[in-house]
Amino acid sequence: MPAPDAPLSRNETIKRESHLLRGGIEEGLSRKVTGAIEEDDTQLLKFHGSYQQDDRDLRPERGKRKLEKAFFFMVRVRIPGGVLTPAQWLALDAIARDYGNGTLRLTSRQSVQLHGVLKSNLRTVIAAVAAAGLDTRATCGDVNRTVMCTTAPLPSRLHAEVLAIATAMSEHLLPRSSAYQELWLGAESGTDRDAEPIYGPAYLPRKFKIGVVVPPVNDADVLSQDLGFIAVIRKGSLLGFTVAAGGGMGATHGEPATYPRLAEPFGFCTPDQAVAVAEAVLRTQRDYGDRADRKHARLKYTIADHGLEWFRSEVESRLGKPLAPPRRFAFAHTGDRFGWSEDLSALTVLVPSGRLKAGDGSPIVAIARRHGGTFRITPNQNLVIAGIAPDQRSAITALIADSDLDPTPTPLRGQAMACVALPTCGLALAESERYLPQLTADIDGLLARSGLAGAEILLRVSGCPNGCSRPYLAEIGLVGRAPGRYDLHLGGGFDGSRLAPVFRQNLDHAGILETLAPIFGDYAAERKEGERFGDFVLRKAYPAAPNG
Ligand code: SRM
Ligand code: SF4
Repeated sequence: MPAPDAPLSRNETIKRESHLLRGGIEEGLSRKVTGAIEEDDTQLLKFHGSYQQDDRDLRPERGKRKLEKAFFFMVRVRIPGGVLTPAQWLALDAIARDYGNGTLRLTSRQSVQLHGVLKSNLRTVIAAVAAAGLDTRATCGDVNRTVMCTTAPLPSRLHAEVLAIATAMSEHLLPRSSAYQELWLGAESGTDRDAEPIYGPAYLPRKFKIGVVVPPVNDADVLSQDLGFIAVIRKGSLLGFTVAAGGGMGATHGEPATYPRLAEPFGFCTPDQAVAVAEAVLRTQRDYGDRADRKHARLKYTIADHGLEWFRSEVESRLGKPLAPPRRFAFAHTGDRFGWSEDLSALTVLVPSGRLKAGDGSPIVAIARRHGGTFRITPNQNLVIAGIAPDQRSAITALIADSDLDPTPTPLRGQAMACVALPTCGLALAESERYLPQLTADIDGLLARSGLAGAEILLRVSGCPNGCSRPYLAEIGLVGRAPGRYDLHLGGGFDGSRLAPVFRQNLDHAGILETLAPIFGDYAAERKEGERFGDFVLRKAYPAAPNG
């Protein structure tokens, strides 16, 4: 619980003095002597969808030559539920090719990130995103982020219904300041929309995330969200949502007061109440979240400090009515189901760590030029090509077969996820995206040698304890500690319903394989019919030796 007289964090002052997210961004963009902007303004820039970064691979060499870091900006696009039209895909691809580092990065929140944008091109890029009917608003910063939504090929009516609710939440909870239009889209200053009726001038104490899932699919890892909506379906119709709150992954090594946490179900709402419930939860967090210590400022800590009963009554008082009790739910998996959907209208492909080369060689560009349906980015950084016309099936199959996109990955590879980490992430302690290919190949080899070829195990890697790939929910989770060193977490649920405790700390690649080998041996010999790896590890109660 924060001390009542604790001083506000620096970010609180930056936000309050920013004139609703303007700060000195305008001046910073026009300063030509540096590729960077002022430190305080980097905090505000996040609300507009961009992070200042630098190429960490180049730091030693540039340092030796006394050069400024190789600054550039990452731009994150807001794509509620991850759905893009082919025209939007082509537009983002062209931006990545012309102004980014030549790649598109599909993210673990169903968005697209463009890396490597120079300061001088930032305005052009954000305007081009807007011209494609998209925006970058609130993809970062102390606001509600991109709302996630199940992508699995559901019956299209049901998908459209839940996606519409996720999109409505994303729109309703956007900041209303006209700073975005002024800074990036050339609008006149001081329009009458310039106020923040939901957030107020200090916005939220910290980021806020919402996810919507349709059981038994839990692809959006709904219990990792600040606020999760779990659809209740009866006879194919949407009755409403069980609502859960207080999830989150982020932690800091050596600081036990920070921890990953699962969201707890606290109510049920009908579809037409969902947006109002989301606003009531957000307002509760706005009013009670910790504004002194940013490491304790997520909703998960507010609920842990005050209790779920208190939280529910605060939400109900803002909503103006009581919530019905939560309904029961059960999940089957968090991962994607690859290949063609039963009705052959959708094809799900693995995109290695969500990274796609932009330009004419891209298979998705070729598909976008002929596809009349949509693309759905999954919460596992993969892609569903949805709404495929029968006469396009064979052409799309051929284009995918000719690429490194894989509709039939090994079950381990298909479930695996890594965060971006080096070289662009300023917080990375270890490799992640660039480590995943070797890791999955070696673990697949180990599985084969243990008589477990083709075993489906949920593996996730993050380059630091912030947990952007949600590793604490995996059956095998690796969390970066130092270059080449990871903490190994074991025993999460395949369905995203259980956290994996730390099993060993500070292992190198060989140590990871040596630790897993005997456990795989036991699993091959002793698992019960259908028993998942995470459940097996839990049943065996292997003694954890975190510092070993
Ligand atoms: Fe994340 C910060 C990348 C999903 C928890 N995350 C970052 C930054 C922006 C680093 C920074 O602050 O300077 C990373 C940029 C790397 C780069 O070079 O692109 C970054 N996060 C990502 C992405 C791209 C990972 C990926 O490989 O897909 C995901 C972008 C999602 C999106 O489209 O919006 C991404 N981040 C997540 C998730 C997963 C989720 O939301 O479902 C989490 C865990 C859930 C949670 O929030 O608790 C997550 N990211 C964090 C945190 C820890 C927050 C905390 O409560 O402690 C940070 C650090 C921070 O906020 O201070 C962070
Ligand atoms: Fe960067 Fe850490 Fe997130 Fe990976 S988990 S992208 S290293 S902040």
